[in-house]
Amino acid sequence: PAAIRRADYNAPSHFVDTVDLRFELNDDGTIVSSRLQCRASDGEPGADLLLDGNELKLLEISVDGQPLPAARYTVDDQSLRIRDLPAQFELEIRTEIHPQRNTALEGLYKSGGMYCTQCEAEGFRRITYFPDRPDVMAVYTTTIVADPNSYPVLLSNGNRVDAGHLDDGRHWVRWHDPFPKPSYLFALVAGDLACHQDRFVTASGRDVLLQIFVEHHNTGKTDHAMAALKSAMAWDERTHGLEYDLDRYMIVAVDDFNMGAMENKGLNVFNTVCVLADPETSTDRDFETVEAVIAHEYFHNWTGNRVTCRDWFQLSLKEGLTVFREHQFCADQGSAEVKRIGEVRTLRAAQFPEDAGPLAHPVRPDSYIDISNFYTATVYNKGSEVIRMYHSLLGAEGYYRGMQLYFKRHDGQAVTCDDFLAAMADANDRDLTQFSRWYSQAGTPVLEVQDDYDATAQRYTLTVRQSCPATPGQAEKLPFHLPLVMGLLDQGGRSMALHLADSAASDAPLERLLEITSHEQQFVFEQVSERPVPSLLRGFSAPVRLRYDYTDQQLALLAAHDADGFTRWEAGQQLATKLMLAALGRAEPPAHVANEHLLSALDGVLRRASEDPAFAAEALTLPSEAYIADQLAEVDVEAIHRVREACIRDIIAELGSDLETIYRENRGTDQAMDGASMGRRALACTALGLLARGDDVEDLLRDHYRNAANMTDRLCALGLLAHTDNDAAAAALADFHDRWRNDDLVVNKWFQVQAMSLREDTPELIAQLMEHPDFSLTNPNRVRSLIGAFAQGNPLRFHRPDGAGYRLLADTVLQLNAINPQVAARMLLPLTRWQRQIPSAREGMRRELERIGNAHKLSKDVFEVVSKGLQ
Ligand code: HT7
Ligand code: ZN
Repeated sequence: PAAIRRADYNAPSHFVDTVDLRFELNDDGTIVSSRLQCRASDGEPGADLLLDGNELKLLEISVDGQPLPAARYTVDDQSLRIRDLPAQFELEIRTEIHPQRNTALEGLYKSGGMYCTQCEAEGFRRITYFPDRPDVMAVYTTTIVADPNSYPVLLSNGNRVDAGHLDDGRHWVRWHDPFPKPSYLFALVAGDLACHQDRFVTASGRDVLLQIFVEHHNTGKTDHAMAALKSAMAWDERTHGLEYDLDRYMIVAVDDFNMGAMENKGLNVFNTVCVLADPETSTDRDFETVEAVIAHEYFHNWTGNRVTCRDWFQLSLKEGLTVFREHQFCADQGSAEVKRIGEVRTLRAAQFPEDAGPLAHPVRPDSYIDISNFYTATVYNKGSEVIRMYHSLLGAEGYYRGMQLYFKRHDGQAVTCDDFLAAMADANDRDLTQFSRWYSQAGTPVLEVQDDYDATAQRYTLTVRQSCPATPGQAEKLPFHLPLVMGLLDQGGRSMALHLADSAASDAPLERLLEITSHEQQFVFEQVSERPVPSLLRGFSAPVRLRYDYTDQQLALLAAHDADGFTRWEAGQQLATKLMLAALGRAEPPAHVANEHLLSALDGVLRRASEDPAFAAEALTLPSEAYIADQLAEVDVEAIHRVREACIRDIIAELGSDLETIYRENRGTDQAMDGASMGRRALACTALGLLARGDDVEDLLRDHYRNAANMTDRLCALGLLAHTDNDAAAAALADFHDRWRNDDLVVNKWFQVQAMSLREDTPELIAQLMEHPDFSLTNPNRVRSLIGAFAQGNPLRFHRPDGAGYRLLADTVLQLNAINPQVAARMLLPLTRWQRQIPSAREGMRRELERIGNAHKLSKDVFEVVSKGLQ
């Protein structure tokens, strides 16, 4: 398959002003009739019209009411080309599709008993022939015809304008969406669904109907989503002055979905994982996910729908920006510091490795084979960090000025990342030319900081050097423009006034934002009365790898005293990382990994735990094995695991009884879902997770499981028990499945804990679980819970030296390739990270990648990942 290049962008030959769709949903196939009002973009007759189409059976085609002679059009399996057209015309097309057979979950498909659609990025072409590109925006009217018994609820975008019954007993509903939109935002749902209904009155007094539709057995699990939706609506009005624009906002929960959710105009479709929540069956993390995803999709109404992308290379225009808006919203709902820690964890776990691997690409990619492979951590999470940097560099006010200008200029348009940058620059009278390199250059920049203290002159100098490793197709990088937020601490941990040379004498704040723009820069601070400890990259102000040669004492001081919560957490993480890397570097594994500095820092965390239990939980969590691996030139997964376990045993030896006390003080036996209760649960579970790595803990874990009154506690205990092959684990797993066998989302958790087990035979157990009656390769949530959790979340067993983990993944990807190419390509990603593994692992991974690459009938999704992964 050929690559599509950003540089080859051409404006559309034709615009489509209105689209009239009629769907007849029949058991033996769906008939889609479309009527498009089209006009040539140059106003001249004669240009060919190229419509995309995939897996469609063309039944009829006519132009201006006349059947089109075969000589005037050509159809193949990807497109329909029409010739000799007037400058303006009405095009009518009838196609037949088969949603029942659609396991790819793109276009119109059936999930359980309901019909639903997923059109982003290129799914609309599986519904009807259309210029399926985001810069063709039209006003849609949709009529759905179906059997009223099986499909009493018929939904599409916009406002419900008409309904009725046909003589043959079928019913129909018509929807009209007045906002022009690209085809990727089209949606249709038909099913027998329960509805949770509420209302929201906008700031300007408009009454909006809010509806969440679920299958009947999920009734009662939507209160949290509804509350989150109302908070998000109010937040966007309060912070951005952005109101909702239609009379109703609908959300539908479906079981089979390739991603988390979809922001279709006025009719969001959600994976059940991202909308259903109740304390009995959902963890605290699930509650947070629902709130974040509900808000994210709602925020898309302005950043994505009202202003959309010109082409798919601009995906981060809407996704990076909407993730940032989601992060801002979540920070306002609870502890901003803990939220920021979570964001950085995700960035480091998912995006940094991507940026360092064979699939590295810029936030605005230059080419793709299949766009669905580019819904990546780089586009989403690094894209969000780029928006955060605008916010830091321009200040909150400057950022909102830029946002306002962006909406004023571009409401109703399909635009580019450059347009966004221009709005930010123009609104603030700033030159952001250099900043635009964040969109074009891949790779994670490295900031190396050195310092020098002149006691006589009381002068402290920071030298900052930046570099960026080569990435595929980009050997050399130009310097980035980035904000480095910093402070200085005295030896007692107090913040020092920052007298930057050349700034006004009266200007001595305790924190500064240094603008980094060159390969090398120096910053000189005057009146520095003692050698300070630099506190660098506060709040993780830029998505970079920071290198400063901290001593253990300095890290312990920052961990205990820094003014910034993120930096306090980060200092503890860096101290632990440093010790584990040192242990890995020794020829003989040392008896102890933790030292007195780390132990006293953790002791401090335990002593202050009651001030902010959620923060303490984060600070007590050691850097993951994957994070340690990401710091190494050559990765020996088993060695990393051994060293991290040894570090935990040192912690238990020194702080075990304090951890037990913290555990007992914070463990709860209720279902309270407020932030304080969640924080205490997180702390108790983290303490238990550490204690579980010691000896004689079976009773403790068994009791925790038995006494659990909520899913967070129950799952925590189950996950810890499942690492061992004993009766207690078997009994808990059996009990868990028995209790929740009828709840799909909980059964996912049951698969997941087993996939994450440290048991040596986990690959064999997973192979057995794939034969379990509850497992299915056609349900992406099941696949992610078992196969995704194993390959991405269980490095020790995925990399088992005999290669069983790699074979299992490759076998599964080959099966999925024919069922659901998008999910297959995503599952495959861990196999592409072979470059820095020890030689034996490298060979095993490459062998399996090659096996996939040699298979017949590879989807273009899988082909793209395999071929890039082998380079
Ligand atoms: N904008 C949505 C993207 C999405 C998607 C993309 C490819 C295939 C399936 C998909 N489902 C949803 C999700 C979002 O970022 O809000
Ligand atoms: Zn999004």
